[in-house]
Amino acid sequence: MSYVDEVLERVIAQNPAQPEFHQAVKEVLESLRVVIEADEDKYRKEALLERITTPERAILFRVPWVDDKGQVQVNNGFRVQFNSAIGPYKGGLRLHPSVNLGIIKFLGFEQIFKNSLTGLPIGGGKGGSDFDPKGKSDREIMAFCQSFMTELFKYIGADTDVPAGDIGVGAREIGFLYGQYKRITGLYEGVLTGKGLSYGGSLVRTQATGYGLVYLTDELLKCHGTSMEGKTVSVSGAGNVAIYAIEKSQQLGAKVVTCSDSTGWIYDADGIDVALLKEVKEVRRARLTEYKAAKPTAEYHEGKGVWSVKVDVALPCATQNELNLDDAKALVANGVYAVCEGANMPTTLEATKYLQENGVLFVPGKASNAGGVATSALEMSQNSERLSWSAEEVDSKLKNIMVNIYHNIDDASKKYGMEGDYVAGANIAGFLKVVNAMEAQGIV
Ligand code: NDP
Ligand code: 2IT
Repeated sequence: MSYVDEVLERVIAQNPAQPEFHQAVKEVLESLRVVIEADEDKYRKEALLERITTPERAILFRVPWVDDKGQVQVNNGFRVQFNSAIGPYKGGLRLHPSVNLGIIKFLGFEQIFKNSLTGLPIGGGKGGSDFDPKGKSDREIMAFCQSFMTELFKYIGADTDVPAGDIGVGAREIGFLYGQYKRITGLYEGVLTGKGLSYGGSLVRTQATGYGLVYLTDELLKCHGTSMEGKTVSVSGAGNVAIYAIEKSQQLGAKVVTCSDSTGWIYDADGIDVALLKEVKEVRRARLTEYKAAKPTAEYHEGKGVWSVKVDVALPCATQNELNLDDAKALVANGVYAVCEGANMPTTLEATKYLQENGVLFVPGKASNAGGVATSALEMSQNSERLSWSAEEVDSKLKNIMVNIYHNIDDASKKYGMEGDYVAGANIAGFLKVVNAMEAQGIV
């Protein structure tokens, strides 16, 4: 059996009931076949694939907190420190009831390659909890965040592990987490990114994932003789990534006609009103039914449906496995030209294959959503030098990073004989840098 297949079997056997982690590993290892098979004995002897698919450390902890009725609640807390070959562990914290160890491992594994692609010195990690922030008061959110950090602080630090936001974690949560870290350790340091501007945050970090996604998509289109200008676009999600993907698409002259949340979706033929969407989601923390209430000409539909709309470009920005084979078929039937992932692994393996086989330009999240973590690394640099850069400076660095990522994955796809396969390009380019550092650092 080939070394890649041996390790795939081993990962599945050793990590039972973690389907998202299996999926992420399978996608990466399938892409790496060509690299591994060129020097299989060496990689097998070094157990490189076993090492890269095994977290350096996984921390599981209890998070007790008291709700507004005086009832004690208990959640599971996680931090997976996956790979520190090229820098301190870096990756977000997710608060969502679906969070379990397998989800955090898939996200941490993806983060290794994504962080490598940014070209910045950051290793891969991820954390979170099955705590559900929906419907909680600010006091309950603070109680949870303080309890979570009271355990997590032992394992993180500005030079060891630097968490940030992800689903359910934005500026409010980062503020509470930072306050508790500082209170316990006495350290005013860049231990978290996505901080508020008054206490060490970076300009443009809030916008960075969505903006970066659209910068990369625009470069992809330009290299294929077109651009975002005049395109019709569908976006899923209505959170941090979705909102700023919509905003930047509109700035570049595209028309975004959809967004969604976990209960329903909006079709707005006039183009999404991004100021209204921000008011509904960032200020009121409400459902998309309120968008419809404020803009009656828009359509609101319960459930899933964004991918049934005819568009040129689709940007999935909600969550994993939200774009399945049927959705891919609908997009292709409607003539979609490009699909670029804003979320982490939003497209199933079957859907990805179908899109690629039908000539759709497809960029995986580990390349196209890397602008968020890249700007987090810029926030770390600013914190280290105790300076803050202007919005123009951060935005221009972000744009350069995204353009470079596109060319890097495009070059890798060509070099390994798979031109236009950006999944392979991203996985190979991300892997080679990490593996080079792992080999240089010995058996650790
Ligand atoms: P937010 O919490 O701000 O928004 C998430 C959005 O996705 C919400 O509209 C939410 O709807 C929807 N959503 C979440 N889970 C589900 C689900 N199970 N089913 C349907 N809809 C769902 O998160 P972000 O925008 O930060 O993250 C979105 C994606 O982007 C995630 O995959 C994340 O890992 C990825 N990402 C985020 C980065 C960042 O910097 N924030 C960087 C790179 C990737 P509802 O409110 O109803 O739950
Ligand atoms: O998935 C991701 O890249 C993030 N949630 C952002 C991580 C970070 O450290 O900014």
